[in-house]
Amino acid sequence: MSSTIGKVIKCQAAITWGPGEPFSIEEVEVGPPQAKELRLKIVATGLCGTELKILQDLYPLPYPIILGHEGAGIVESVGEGVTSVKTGDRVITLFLYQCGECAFCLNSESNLCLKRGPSSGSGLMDDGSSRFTCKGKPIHHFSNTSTFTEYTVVRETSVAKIDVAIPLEKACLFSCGFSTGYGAVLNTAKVKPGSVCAVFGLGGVGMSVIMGCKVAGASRIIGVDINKDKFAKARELGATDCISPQDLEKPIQEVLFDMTNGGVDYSFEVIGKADTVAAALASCNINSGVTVIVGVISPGVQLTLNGRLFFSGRTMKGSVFGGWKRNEFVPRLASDYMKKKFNLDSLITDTLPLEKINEGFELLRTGKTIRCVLLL
Ligand code: PAD
Ligand code: ZN
Ligand code: ZN
Repeated sequence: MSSTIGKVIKCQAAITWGPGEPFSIEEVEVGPPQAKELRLKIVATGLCGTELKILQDLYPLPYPIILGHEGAGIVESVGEGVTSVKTGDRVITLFLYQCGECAFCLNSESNLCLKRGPSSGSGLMDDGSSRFTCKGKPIHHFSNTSTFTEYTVVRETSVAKIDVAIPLEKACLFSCGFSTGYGAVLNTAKVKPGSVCAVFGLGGVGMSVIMGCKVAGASRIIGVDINKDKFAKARELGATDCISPQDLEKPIQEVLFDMTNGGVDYSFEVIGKADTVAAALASCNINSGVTVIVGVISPGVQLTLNGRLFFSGRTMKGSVFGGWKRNEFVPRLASDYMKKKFNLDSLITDTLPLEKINEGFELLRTGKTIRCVLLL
């Protein structure tokens, strides 16, 4: 590895040239890391529902771009001033910008940075340039990570060391999907033992919410999805009931209300659609029900909520990356993983090489995979 230090690396990457375009595998040049940056050899990267939304809903991003934010890899080299990691360290990527210095970053209760919030930024590094070029053109970075490439360059603050015995092809799910769902339960909702929970959307993130609810001691976990093929896995992971809204004669919120004698204690929306947000809110109990919105709602979509739902004690809140901070999530998740509190492996239903990335997203779009992991 040492022979590449300080040099431009040529490697394969999946480039998205414009909104909604399929991934194109190209040779890219990846420049060496600058101050406070590091270059990473990506070993594994999961395909997350957020990228699926970006592709389908034509998100306004700076194109061309290298997407991907659920990565795990090995540090190839570090730029000037990097102190927390070194060449050869195993790390996972962190898509949330956390400067580590502002009032929010210093507050133990918050994980969104004052400087950037959850925004993925301009697609450029802090010096205003990109480390990727392809066919002579600069290619943008995505979400502080860009993992659909054999090598990427990220800020030092965009990785977390993972020096425990978890294979990187599994640990990549700590980088987004698993941590987001699990943390939404433990950090954002703070589900109490004995609670009744409903989970709308049984993708990789929703399944991780189910695992979180189980660890929190929920007495009942109701999975809701229009794809009934997801139910077997949801039950295996801890769901006590599974319902498809399409099988019902009444709206899902009324059915949940009746089933639970007055509504659930916690509902999690893990889809990102306006109507399921409204249904999740209406499903929770009028005194202390809490709805957590994990699903990313596409830009421009407005929510329509009946104001009467708030003539109650209900709470509705958002959650990004499960409320985790860079320095705290890996030790906690690794410890729970070692104690076998959750089954990370069962989320990975497919593995593919980088060249088959379009096939992987097709599996996700058609609901045939929970998490497909690309092995680079
Ligand atoms: P996924 O595509 O694997 O899962 C979505 C699930 O929702 C699928 O099982 C669908 O069948 C189901 N679904 C779709 N429409 C409906 C409907 N009307 N009613 C019931 N079920 C439905 O995605 P994922 O699990 O990777 O991600 C789920 C969401 O979470 C998505 O919006 C993604 O952008 C968001 C997310 N948020 C964060 C965060 O930090 N807040 C992080 C990662 C992902
Ligand atoms: Zn994600
Ligand atoms: Zn900050």
